[in-house]
Amino acid sequence: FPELVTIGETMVVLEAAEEGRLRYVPRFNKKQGGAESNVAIGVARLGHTSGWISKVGDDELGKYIVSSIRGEGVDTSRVLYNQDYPTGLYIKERVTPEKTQVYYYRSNSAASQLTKEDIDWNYLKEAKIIHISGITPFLSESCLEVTQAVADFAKKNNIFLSFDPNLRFKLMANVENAKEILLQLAKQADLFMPGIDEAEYLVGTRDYEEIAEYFLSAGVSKIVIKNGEKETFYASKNGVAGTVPSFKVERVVDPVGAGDGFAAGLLTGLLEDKSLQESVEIGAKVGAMVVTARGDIEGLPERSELENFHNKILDVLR
Ligand code: KDG
Repeated sequence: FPELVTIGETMVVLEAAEEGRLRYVPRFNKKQGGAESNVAIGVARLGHTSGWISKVGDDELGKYIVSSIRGEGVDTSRVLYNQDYPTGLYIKERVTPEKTQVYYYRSNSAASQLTKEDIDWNYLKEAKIIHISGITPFLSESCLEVTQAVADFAKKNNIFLSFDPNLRFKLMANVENAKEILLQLAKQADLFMPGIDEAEYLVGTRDYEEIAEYFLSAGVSKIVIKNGEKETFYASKNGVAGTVPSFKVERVVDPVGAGDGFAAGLLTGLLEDKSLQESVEIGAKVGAMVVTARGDIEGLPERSELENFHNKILDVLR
């Protein structure tokens, strides 16, 4: 059984092969991407076992996603195929070198049909860490149920629950109580890792201490607030708190996937019983490495690359 299990939708990514408006872009590179599977791949690349649970269409793109993720060393044995709904898709437009725009073709995707009955709870029970995101609850009613059931299950069985809010406003647009749904999941988590903008959306302040206090007093044991290129703040219920500066990279090529890389690094540290500070440092390194490569997962480091990273960076933002 894998040490870390994630649940969520992965889509085929059609990434524009060149910059400019999509209507003038003739070629695309086919890839796959999904916040949760990106985390599973990142953890596997750093030498731990991970599994990813989802549903894909019983179609060529679904088979491509599964074989690609399996090829990255992630256990896909609990992924289901749906006969009636297609695999989701998203298109990445390279607006300018610095700006990426994403278009979803995912409503009524196979993954949106995931139900509680699809989950192998015995498999989940063996995990040391369960990682979920705030994307899944807004894919469909049944996906909301799955996410809440997984969070309840983790609590009940004393499994470490990691939650990245991963706010996707396009998905949340039609859900009235989106904020409440996210807050409830966040409060159930052992580790909650919002970006600073996400934290502000949820609790209405950008003050690290106030945000931390809000979640720690609600029962969260570790909170990590990512502040982009600047730093990451962390605090835990046993009183440890601090900030880790972000690593400066020569050139940001593609920011998508940085948060997933960060989560993969952080969770790897926790799997190895490293301190919260050390784990956040690993997360910050992995996040920085991800943005230097095009694509969600291409920049995720192997262990040796992670270890050599500090030799290569120019300096550290402080
Ligand atoms: O974190 C990267 C993801 O945003 C991307 O791969 C697609 O999972 C995705 C989503 O729902 O936006």
